[in-house]
Amino acid sequence: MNVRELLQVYFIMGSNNCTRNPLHVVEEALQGGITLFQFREKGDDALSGEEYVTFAKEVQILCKQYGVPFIVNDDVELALLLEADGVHIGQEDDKVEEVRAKIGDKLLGVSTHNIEEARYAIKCGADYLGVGPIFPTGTKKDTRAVQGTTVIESFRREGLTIPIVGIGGITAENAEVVVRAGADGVSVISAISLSDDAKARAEAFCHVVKKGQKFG
Ligand code: TZP
Ligand code: MG
Repeated sequence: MNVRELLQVYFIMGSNNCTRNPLHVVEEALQGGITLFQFREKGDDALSGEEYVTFAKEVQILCKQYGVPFIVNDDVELALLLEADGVHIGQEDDKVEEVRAKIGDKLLGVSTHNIEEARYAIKCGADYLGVGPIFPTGTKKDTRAVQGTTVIESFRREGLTIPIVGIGGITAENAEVVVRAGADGVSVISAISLSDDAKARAEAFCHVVKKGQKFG
């Protein structure tokens, strides 16, 4: 699968993003057709130490069973330990060029908020860009200002062709406009992790993203 296809329905989750058994939630999301998974164990009540590594391994095994690549948020050491498929970093994390050097040809995603950050990430070898928060979100407390879809549109207008995924407050109801704005897919935490039926919710996202691409 190419990177654009992988980004279509990119589910991000940690154990504290769920109110149900996290492994059940991940498995349902996989059954529903998510195309990429990011392990993001951070914030209040996040696991640490051995529990953190064990949980990551369990999620990775599930992803393997469904043929969905497993990406690690921020933690390059964990990604290398587990031989994960990739790493996603933000502007406050390790430098893009240093992470690229450490992870070789694993997938590298970088969160960006403006054209300078985007161009720099591309120069340093990012495979895709995360852009957001598109809509208000309660999941991450320290986000930048809500951007709507304007940053995605401006990146495309500036000629950036790198795969892009939108993030922040994305639901099955508003995902289509994100793709129409020029994103290849959507990154989603709570709309899937807090759903009573994560399989059905993931299926809804798959449907909506494909629909948006037809008109993109
Ligand atoms: N980065 C920008 S917004 C966000 C992250 C990690 C949280 C997205 O979570 P949700 O629940 O899909 O709004
Ligand atoms: Mg980070």
